[in-house]
Amino acid sequence: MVADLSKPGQTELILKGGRGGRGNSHFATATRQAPRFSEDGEKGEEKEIILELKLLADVGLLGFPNVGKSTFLSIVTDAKPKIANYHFTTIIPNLGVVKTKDGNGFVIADIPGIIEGASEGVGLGIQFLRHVERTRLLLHFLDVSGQEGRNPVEDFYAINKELKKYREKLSTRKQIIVANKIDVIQDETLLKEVEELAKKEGLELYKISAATKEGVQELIDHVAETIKTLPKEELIEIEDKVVYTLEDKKDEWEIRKENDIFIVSGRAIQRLMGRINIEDNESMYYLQKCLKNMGVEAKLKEMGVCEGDTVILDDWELEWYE
Ligand SMILES: Nc1nc2c(ncn2[C@@H]2O[C@H](COP(=O)(O)OP(=O)(O)OP(=O)(O)O)[C@@H](O)[C@H]2O)c(=O)[nH]1
Ligand SMILES: [Mg+2]
Repeated sequence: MVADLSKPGQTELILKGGRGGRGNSHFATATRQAPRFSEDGEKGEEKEIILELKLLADVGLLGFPNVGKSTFLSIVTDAKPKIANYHFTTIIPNLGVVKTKDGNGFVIADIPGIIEGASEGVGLGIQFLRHVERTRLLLHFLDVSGQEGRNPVEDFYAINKELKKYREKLSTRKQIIVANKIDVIQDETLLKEVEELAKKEGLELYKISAATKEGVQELIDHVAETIKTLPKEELIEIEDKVVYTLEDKKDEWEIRKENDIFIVSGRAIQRLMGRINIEDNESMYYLQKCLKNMGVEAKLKEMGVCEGDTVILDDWELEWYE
């Protein structure tokens, strides 16, 4: 990752432009009042960059497919996500705004369900987790109805494992457990197990039914209060961040000899050649002067360069003459 753009107006330098060339007036002397050469600007850097959009939400909905995340979003916000009784109904994230009594709304992000092995690409993978990376709070939805024959406690741990694999920082984000579908509980054991899980993990537990709206208002009020106390998620730390300055490696150059050809390379030569106009005599005199001042000429001679030898300066192949 090279940069994280998350603040309005934030700018980051990720590609260095070339230094501008000096105009011909710069090279004017008493005897050469209107020089016909000037420096070209240097080449700028090129790089292929992948831009990744991350949604900004306060609260993220997390859970296995079909646990009722989208149903919840649809009843607490004006969002109209697709809801259906099959896995992976949601294939792209949905956002909704909850309007609270005090007027301070908050944004909820509903993302596709996560399943075991998601970090290895199972199901829809974990790519959507990036959209909850900036949330302050995760509502971890568990289906306690037993309708699907799965164990919500196992689901809880499976998803947390995937979170950790995705990014350590996300796995430590505050979570509230939401036991959903309490309207269709067939047997209380699953709910009991989830209660124990919450106690063991020290997490708050809310029991709701997104279908009958039982417990939903209490949960929303609690979330509204909780996020006020949580800090906004700060920038993702960027490892190995490159800080560019224009002065780096300014004077570096080296010469190597390959099959009687002298190859002069390095940042200093690249920059020099970028400023030379090969077609222009005066510019070529200037090049010679620079090679002399930089010590390149002396080094070439020391390495045995003779009249007629081929010398490569950056991308230019020239014939050496005294
Ligand atoms: N009985 C009952 N059914 C519910 C409840 N919440 C959701 N459902 C049903 O569960 C099914 C799945 O709901 P969704 O909201 O699409 O689930 P989801 O978690 O968004 O699922 P994915 O998008 O596939 O990850 C739908 O048929 C809903 O009507 C609930 O509290 N009680
Ligand atoms: Mg959904």
